[in-house]
Amino acid sequence: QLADYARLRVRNAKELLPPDQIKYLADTFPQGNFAFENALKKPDIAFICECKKASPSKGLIAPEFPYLQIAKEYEDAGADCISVLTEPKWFLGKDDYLKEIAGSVSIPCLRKDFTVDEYMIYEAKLLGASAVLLIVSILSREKIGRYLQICDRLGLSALVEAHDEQEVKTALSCGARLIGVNNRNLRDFSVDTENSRRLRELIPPNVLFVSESGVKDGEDVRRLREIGADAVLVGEALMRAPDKSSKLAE
Ligand code: IGP
Repeated sequence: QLADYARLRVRNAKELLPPDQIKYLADTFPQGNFAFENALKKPDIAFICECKKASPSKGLIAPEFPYLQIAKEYEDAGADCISVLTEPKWFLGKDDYLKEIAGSVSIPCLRKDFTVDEYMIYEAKLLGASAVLLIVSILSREKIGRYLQICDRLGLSALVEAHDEQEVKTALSCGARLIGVNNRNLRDFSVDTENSRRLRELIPPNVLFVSESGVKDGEDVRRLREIGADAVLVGEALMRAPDKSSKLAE
C-alpha cells in the first residue's frame, strides 16, 4: 500500500521532470561523498534524529511541526545525522522539509521514504539528502543491487532496512554497507528491541548497524550500545520531548 502510493507519486513527478533530465541534474550536482555513513563511524554510538510530523501507528505526533527549529535543536544537541520523512500520505512528510532542513544544517540528512524507483534516488540527491532508505521487504534483490550502484555513483549512502534474518542476509548479499534493523514490524506495528540483539550477530564488523524505531530512553540506548549498535534512529521519543537536548543527553 505504502509502496503503491510511492509509485504513484513517482509517476506524477516524472511528468514534471522526466527521468533523463533528473539523472542529468543529479549527476552534475556535487558528489555526496558518503557523508551519512562517515558520520556514523565513531567510537561511541551515533544518533540519527528524526523529523516526523505523523506516523501510521501513532497518528499526528507534532501538530505544529516547526521542522527547521527541530532540526536546529537536533544539531545543537549533538545529533550525528537527521532523518526527514518525505512521505506525504501516512507520515505527512514533504520534499520541502528535507530540502530546507538539508540546506540549513551542516550534518548529513537521510531521505526517509519508501524508495521504489531509481527516480527517487535522484530526487533525494537534488533535495540535498546524503542518504536514502531501501526497505528490503518491498524491493527485489535486483532492485536493491541496482539502487546501491546508483547511490555509489552519486556519493549517497543507502540505509538498507531489514526486519528478519532472511532480509539481513539479502541486504548483505547485495553489498549493503549500512543496515538498519527495524524494531517495529511494519505489518502490525508491534515493537520489539530484542530484534536488534538477535540480528546484530549476523552483521559483520565492516558493515554499520543501525537500530531503528521504538527507542524510548537512555536505558534503551545503553542496551543497544551494549549489543554493538553503531547508531540508533530515534523519532517519536525525541519529537515528543520538549527539551531535545536533555532528552539526547539521557
Ligand atoms: C523512528 P520511532 O519509533 O523512534 O518513531 O521510529 C523510525 O525508525 C521510523 O520512523 C521508521 C520508518 C521506517 C518510517 C523506521 N523505518 C520506514 C518510515 C519508513
